Amino acid sequence: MPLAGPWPAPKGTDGVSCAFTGEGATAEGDFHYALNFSSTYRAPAIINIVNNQWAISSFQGIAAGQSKTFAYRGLGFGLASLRIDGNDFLAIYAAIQWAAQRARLGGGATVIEHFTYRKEGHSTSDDPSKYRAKDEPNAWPLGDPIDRLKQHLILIGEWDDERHAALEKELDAYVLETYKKAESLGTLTTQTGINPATMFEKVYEDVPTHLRRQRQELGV
Ligand SMILES: Cc1ncc(C[n+]2csc(CCOP(=O)(O)OP(=O)(O)O)c2C)c(N)n1
Repeated sequence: MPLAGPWPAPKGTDGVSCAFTGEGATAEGDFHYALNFSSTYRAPAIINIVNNQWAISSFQGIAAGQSKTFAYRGLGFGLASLRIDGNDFLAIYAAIQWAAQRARLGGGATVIEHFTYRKEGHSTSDDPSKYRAKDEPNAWPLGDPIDRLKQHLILIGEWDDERHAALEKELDAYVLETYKKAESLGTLTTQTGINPATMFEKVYEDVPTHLRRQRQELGV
């Protein structure tokens, strides 16, 4: 049964949009437009904020401003808002399932803040030792999400080290194979063979004027 409310459940579909953003990007206006839209139209959406505590070199406290948490931001728009242990696979699974079911029943959007930590650099060209204490990553108490899930599954008798090692090997090979396939399509330093016109296609039914102009300028 759909929840009672001024808005009906989404018609003819049980699809739910699931979007992810970093905590740093929540300081951009677009994030607030999304919350406003979701609240006003009771959108069947799950707005996930991955709070890994560092937006490149900016600590989370900067983007948070005067907000107590990032989940807190959803409350101002009347949205259900949760803050969960982002390194706990089962907590994430349960929260997303709950939010999806709620959205399908017409309850609207849910904001979920996943509290986690980025141990490594933002990218391969980033050096975190330039802006945070060198031993900070070692002080993170909530562990590694894959290792935690592995330990849990071993404890309940559903998994073992041998199967884990085999799966890791299989996934490493899959990633390498996919990487090579992607590289074969072209890189920044090689010809891609992909028609640049394709970046203007299959996004808008009616292409906005500024994009039509850009396409003209590119001559494709
Ligand atoms: C409007 C804009 N400003 C700055 C940047 C440069 N930039 C790229 S990633 C990034 C940090 C994003 O941090 P966060 O949103 O927390 O996501 P994370 O990468 O930590 O997952 C910044 C500032 C950008 N891409 N766009």
